[in-house]
Amino acid sequence: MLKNSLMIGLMFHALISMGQPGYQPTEGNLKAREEFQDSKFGLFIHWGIYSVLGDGEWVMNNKKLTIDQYKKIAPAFNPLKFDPAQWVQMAKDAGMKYITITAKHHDGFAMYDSKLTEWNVVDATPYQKDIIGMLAEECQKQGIKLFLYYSQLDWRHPDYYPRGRTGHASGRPEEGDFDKYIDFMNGQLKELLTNYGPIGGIWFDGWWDLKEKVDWRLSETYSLIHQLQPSSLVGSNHHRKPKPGEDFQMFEKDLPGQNKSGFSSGSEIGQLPLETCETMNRSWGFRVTDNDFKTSKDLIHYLVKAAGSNANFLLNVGPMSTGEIQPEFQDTLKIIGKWLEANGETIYGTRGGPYGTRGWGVSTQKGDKVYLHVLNPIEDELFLPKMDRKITSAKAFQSKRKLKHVNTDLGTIIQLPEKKDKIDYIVEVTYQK
Ligand code: FHN
Repeated sequence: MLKNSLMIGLMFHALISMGQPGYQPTEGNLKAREEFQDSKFGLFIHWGIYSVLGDGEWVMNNKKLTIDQYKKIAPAFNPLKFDPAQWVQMAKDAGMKYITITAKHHDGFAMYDSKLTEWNVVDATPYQKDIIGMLAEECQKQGIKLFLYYSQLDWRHPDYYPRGRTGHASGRPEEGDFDKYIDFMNGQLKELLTNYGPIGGIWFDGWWDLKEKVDWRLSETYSLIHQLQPSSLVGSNHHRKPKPGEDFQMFEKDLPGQNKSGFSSGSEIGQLPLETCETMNRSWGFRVTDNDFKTSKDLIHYLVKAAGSNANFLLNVGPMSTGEIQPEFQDTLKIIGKWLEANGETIYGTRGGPYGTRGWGVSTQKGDKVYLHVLNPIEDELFLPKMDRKITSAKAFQSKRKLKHVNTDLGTIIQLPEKKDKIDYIVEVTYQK
């Protein structure tokens, strides 16, 4: 008897943790995946009423605020300086090809005109404008794809029950009907995928709060998205290997296969397009005390290493409650954009190179060219292990200067100049056809 109930329990867990079994992406979805992989670099935007407090996007949970306490900040959210045209231009100038913005984070606040709750930017703030709608219109006008982050975890909705690891102080009764919450969530996703034009994808987060303790009805949610917009890419930051119905896999503060952040222990690299996301300081949402800014060199290296690992880089900003993006972020994004203007050919449209991650750096490849990115110029020569095709030429990408190379039985040695680019000395290599 016990054995049978154990089997049934295991099968239930297996079933509820699966996504959309039997999912077959459309031609359009497969094309969107290719375009996503080619685009390489995107802007992540964590923005909500929490920016009023300037203490990050987890402030409601971290300060143990009840729903009644937290809603007192909504009337102070009036981002009159929000200029979607300036934000999109800033992203494009930085060399970014898509934008992913929080439509709803864990606080449940909808940054769009949701008809399913008053807890949204139009009904609950003096700003009264549909921020997602304004950004979507601008993205369509300027030809840049818009992805929407949606938190499955919800610290406000009464039917997000059982509670997970977070959101215990919000003051909700210890009861609720989780299916009603999923109906609400699917209703909001329907609004987002119906009312705002073409959506590049949905970036789910928060599954980790309840994991397999509940039936997320993922198959229903993923099918809904793919029915409404078949080319919209589904991704979920569950830190597990991809589930059926997902179209890309994201890593947080880690390159694929790493686990420096501690988030990625279960993130086995799947076969889907990959993306890694990172902050410019240490915070996703605006935090006024966080001056721990990564340098432009750090972030360019992260972008190159991501490309070397066959992944996109989604770089985050947390705008202020005024609607402005702090100058430190804007200045760094300009420097990255300049670097990509000169070197983007070795990043955009590439896939991970054949040499993996080496002491000197990483490689990317596009067509019959391989780009060696020397990020750590420790020596004046590079050794490349022997591949199935012979190297026929090597030249400095920036100066186009030919570099001496010697093919041996074990591999190829490429002579590097003493003076090398301080950020990324790129060697362009071609092979025997
Ligand atoms: O809890 C969220 C966090 O606020 C932020 O959105 C990051 C972005 O990847 N995801 C979760 C933490 O893993």
